[in-house]
Amino acid sequence: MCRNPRKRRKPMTLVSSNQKTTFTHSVVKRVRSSACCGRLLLDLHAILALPAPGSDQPSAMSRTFPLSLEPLDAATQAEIEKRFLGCRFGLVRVKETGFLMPAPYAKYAEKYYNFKFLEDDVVVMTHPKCGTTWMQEIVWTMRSGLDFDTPLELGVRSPFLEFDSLENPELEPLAEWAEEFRARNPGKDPKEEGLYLFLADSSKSPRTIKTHLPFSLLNPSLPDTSKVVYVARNPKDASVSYFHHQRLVMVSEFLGEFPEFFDYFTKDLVTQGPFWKHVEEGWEKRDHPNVLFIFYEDMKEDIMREMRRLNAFLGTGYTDDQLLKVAEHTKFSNMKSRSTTNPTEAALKVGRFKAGEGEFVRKGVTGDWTAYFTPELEEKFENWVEKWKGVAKEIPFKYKINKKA
Ligand code: PPS
Repeated sequence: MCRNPRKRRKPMTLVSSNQKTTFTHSVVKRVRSSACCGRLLLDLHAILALPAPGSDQPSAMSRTFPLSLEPLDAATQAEIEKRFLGCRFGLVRVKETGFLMPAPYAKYAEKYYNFKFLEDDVVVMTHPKCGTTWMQEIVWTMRSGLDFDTPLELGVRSPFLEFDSLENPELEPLAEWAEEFRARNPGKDPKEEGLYLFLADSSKSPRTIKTHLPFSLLNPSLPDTSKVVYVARNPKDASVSYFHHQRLVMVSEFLGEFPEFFDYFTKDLVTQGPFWKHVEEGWEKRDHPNVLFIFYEDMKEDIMREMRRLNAFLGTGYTDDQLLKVAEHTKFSNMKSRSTTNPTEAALKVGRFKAGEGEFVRKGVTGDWTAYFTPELEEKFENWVEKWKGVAKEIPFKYKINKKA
């Protein structure tokens, strides 16, 4: 829906191997913003490789994106954008798997699919709100030789692969990063090519990359090339956490209360889901030697046990004393108090977060859902589980734990 017809942009074309779809998206006005989060700018040179490792990608070996993208039907889109104000730029669904993404994803889908992962990359993959940030901080710290002091924001140390797809398309890219991009890619436009994609691509090895994209939207060779840490969280706590997040971030700006959110969530109308499909794809790969499947609840229950698993998986060879230091550095209260891992203040300043909606690093517990799930929502939950019964009944999620980390 275009609110201002005079500013209607040319139709966006979604191309897939077997179909071509055209739709329009609204762009109300361009907003100049020189910074996403002030701290992010800290010494970009220090983390970028020269030359960029994948600067030649996509290569002659590039694969055509094999799936089809469809815009949401007009009625559903209109309904959603009334309740999720940030979704006004449109949403696209992967026809074959149901994954729902903001419309800009269409521009990058093939690039993500062809992203060249390197042998020493570690990919932290999750459905949103399942422990990504915690795991990113742990993995980065372990792979940096226990660097507890470098004051780089997490998104710089372990870039968010598909963030270009999630950004508000009205916003100008971060000026300093765009400058760096142009210096390295003369004649190319960072908004077209993807600034965050560039950051992920150009970061120095060994790279730790964050993604909420499921396996099916990434290069099929990923687990054979690089290590993947997949973190899963029980869907009740994940949905409560996602509810708060969707109210907080301006790219969603959800206006309702939890019951309404849960309705959208279970109808697969919240971006980066469906939850069960995402987890299923991770679960299916759990026995792959390059995939470590970890539950958030297990980390909460016994962080040292899970740290040891990670230590073995990453081959980092730390002693228990060293792992204890990582656990301390990455525990909830410490991550909440560091602006590098909890960028709430900076994001509020630049209008990316909405005031009065809490913090990015919020509560960090298992069982918060008990304060939200009424008998009606329990019933809705059970019906939803029934619908996804194969995967939903197989994965042994914990909804409460015995001991806090
Ligand atoms: S995101 O935005 O999708 O990347 O969010 P993600 O990091 O996956 O998940 C956010 C939830 O994780 C909690 N969190 C933590 N829990 C325990 N320990 C630590 N160190 C930690 N850091 C972040 C965060 O508070 C979110 O959960 P909720 O339930 O909302 O508090």
